[in-house]
Amino acid sequence: MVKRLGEAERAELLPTLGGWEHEPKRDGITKRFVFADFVAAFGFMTRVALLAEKADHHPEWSNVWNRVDILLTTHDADGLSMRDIELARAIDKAAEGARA
Ligand code: H2B
Repeated sequence: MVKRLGEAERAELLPTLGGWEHEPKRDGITKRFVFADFVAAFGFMTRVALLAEKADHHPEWSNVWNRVDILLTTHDADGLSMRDIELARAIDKAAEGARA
């Protein structure tokens, strides 16, 4: 069982993530990534898919042409956990240099 983050942990960790916003309905974090075109967006999704599978932690996402909207939340914790913070950091790295 994964632990949901407490108030103090959230207050410390969330400001360290660039551009990720808390989503209260699902108790997750969201971010929109925009790329030059569909191929760049899908390349990013491929990189994220591989690292998500390796971490056994998967994003909820949608793609429209050059745009990828991502929500991270932990089903096993019913909300935000350290796994989401770690995946957010890895996703930001996977987007580096590729964003429009
Ligand atoms: N992804 C996310 N976002 N939350 C989870 O709780 C989760 C997951 N659990 N990927 C994993 C897979 C779990 O179902 C497997 C059995 O470890």
